[in-house]
Amino acid sequence: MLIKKPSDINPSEITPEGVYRNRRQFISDSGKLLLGAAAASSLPSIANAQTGDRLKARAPANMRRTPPAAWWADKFADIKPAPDSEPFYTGETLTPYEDVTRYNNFYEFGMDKGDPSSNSGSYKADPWSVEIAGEVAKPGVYNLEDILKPHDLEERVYRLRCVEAWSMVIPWVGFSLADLIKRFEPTSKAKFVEFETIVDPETMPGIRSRFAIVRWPYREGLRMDEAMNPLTFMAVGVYGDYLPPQNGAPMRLVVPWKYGFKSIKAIVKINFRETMPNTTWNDLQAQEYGFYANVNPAVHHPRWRQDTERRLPQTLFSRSRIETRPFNGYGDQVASLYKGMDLARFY
Ligand SMILES: Nc1nc2c(c(=O)[nH]1)N[C@H]1C(S)=C(S)[C@@H](COP(=O)(O)O)O[C@H]1N2
Ligand SMILES: [Mo]
Repeated sequence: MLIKKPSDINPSEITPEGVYRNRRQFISDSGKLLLGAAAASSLPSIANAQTGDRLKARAPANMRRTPPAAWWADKFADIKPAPDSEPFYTGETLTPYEDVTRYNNFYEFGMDKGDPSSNSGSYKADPWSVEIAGEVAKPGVYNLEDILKPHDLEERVYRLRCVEAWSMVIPWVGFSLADLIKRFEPTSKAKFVEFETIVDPETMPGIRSRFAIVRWPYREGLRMDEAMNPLTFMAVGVYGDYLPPQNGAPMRLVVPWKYGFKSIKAIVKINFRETMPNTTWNDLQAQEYGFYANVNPAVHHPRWRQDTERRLPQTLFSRSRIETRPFNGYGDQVASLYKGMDLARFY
């Protein structure tokens, strides 16, 4: 089934999910009547039906997406809401759903910010499979359902800081990358993890374009200890809803203390390696984009400063330029990973 842009979804497709949610709410309400509210909340299957209401943020009702496949609906009815405290939550104003899904970098669909939402109408995130390769005990090609099934979904509200000096605050849905990695049992030789994005010229016009500057597939990588850090997140949703294509459906990385280009979208391969992988932006312009790419207000991009950022949305009345923080404000969680390293050299 196609994943569609919100504008392609007609009301008749949205209704069934609305009915479905209402039915769950009804079951939950009758449960409460029978058992009393206190008893109901101790019964997971009944309490979970209400998690949609307890999330920090939901997509606008008229923009919610049809599940890519039936089994997704159950997982998404059962999302653990973000806590009220850092680091998995920030009290900063959320960037609205409309901006998160219409101001994107996803060069496979084109280089302008509006291209990914405009040009992804025929993109397919189902069926999907992910190849697990390299230094692991359990390599193989896994279908998406097998990849996702064991993981409980949770909401996390993270800052996203693009190397272009704009930023957003986004409520993601997903699970810790560490929990996924452990299942495949990396060997002692696994020092780095490499990720690859799907290459589908048929549905990705940026790949067909003769102006494309990227050598496909888009690739990214992390050191193993970065990949295993509890902040590192595999997102399958945003604003309580399935990821739209432009945000990297069906699953994409989110590494909140690094520049946005590390947060690779639409992942089809995860490769465990002994050596540092090549990465897309580092390959293109090594002087400008490093492998580490930690958000760092003290190390400027050769062509622009990095000590402030434009927080989206920007309006005529609020320019919203704020100071950029070391590690994007996640230093307490990750600074120790780089102890003794010269971060001006390893940018
Ligand atoms: N495959 C792929 N992943 C990608 C990109 C891309 O062009 N292709 N752009 C990156 C950049 S530069 C940023 S800032 C983030 C943007 O994520 P968002 O559009 O969900 O906010 O995605 C990253 N992941
Ligand atoms: Mo970016």
